[in-house]
Amino acid sequence: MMNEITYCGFVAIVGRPNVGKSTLLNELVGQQISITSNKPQTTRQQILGIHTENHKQIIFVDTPGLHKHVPHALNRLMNKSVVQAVDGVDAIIWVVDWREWTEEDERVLSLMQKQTVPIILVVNKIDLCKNREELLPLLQKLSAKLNFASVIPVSALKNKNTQAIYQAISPWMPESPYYYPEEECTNASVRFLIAEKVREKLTRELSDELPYDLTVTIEAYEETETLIKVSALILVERDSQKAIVIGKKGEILKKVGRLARLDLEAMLGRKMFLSLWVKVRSGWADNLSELHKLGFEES
Ligand SMILES: Nc1nc2c(ncn2[C@@H]2O[C@H](COP(=O)(O)OP(=O)(O)OP(=O)(O)O)[C@@H](O)[C@H]2O)c(=O)[nH]1
Ligand SMILES: [Mg+2]
Repeated sequence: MMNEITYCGFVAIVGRPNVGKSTLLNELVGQQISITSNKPQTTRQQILGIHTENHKQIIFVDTPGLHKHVPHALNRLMNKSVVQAVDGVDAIIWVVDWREWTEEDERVLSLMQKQTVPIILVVNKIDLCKNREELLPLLQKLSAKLNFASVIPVSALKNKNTQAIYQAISPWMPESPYYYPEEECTNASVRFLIAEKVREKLTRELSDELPYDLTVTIEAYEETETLIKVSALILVERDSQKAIVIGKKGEILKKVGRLARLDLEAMLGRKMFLSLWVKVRSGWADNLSELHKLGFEES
């Protein structure tokens, strides 16, 4: 192994909210690293998914969806992190949903037009497409505006054609030692993965508006070889939201805790005690020092 040539590079996955970036990252890495939901703005921070095979390490950077409405400091940090993520990578995967082109896609297009690295256009959700000809208008429109290294229709959810993405990226990976140990699949800490999994289950359980107003942070964490004992705090903006998150007789919180625990036990291969608490802390999403304390980084 010592003298073998290795390749290693970074690939940013970008696109507007809800097109399936995180679903694709998980599919490419084969692990549920990045949380997903049918609500926009699920991903809030960059997260790496690492795939090492045949002397090649590809480091995918999942990013928040680039969005237009930026009411809070948190939203500005999210958009900024997208712009930062594409800086210095070796290739970019731009994910679009073939069914809908929006103003937010237009913003991503402007960002893409400024890039010099190869861009691979991934047209996602083709499982919802009866006839491939339906994709043509979008492909023609985009090909006229940008030179793509490849254009790949996929279904990230149904794992259709995602292997073609590896073939498209591989030639762009520079000769380099690996940045991460071969067996690692993410840079995220166990604490981060736990907090995110709880937020995923909350986002999926709660009605449309609530997820934007909550965040999850790990309060206490203890581990042994067989057990992880963790207590997670859910922060909401208002008292009324606290009641909704807890649910009648605590039923929502119980369900969220159980679903998160089952996923995490499978992912981490250990038993888990997970206790959830809810607190009102108004203005967390607008307060930069609060955001830093909660782990949202400036760069
Ligand atoms: N039918 C179908 N649904 C998909 C596909 N890929 C993703 N989805 C769904 O689209 C929704 C959004 O997926 P995410 O992976 O969370 O999207 P995202 O781009 O990461 O969204 P943000 O993090 O909010 O920017 C989820 O409900 C997914 O299950 C696909 O190939 N087909
Ligand atoms: Mg996402």
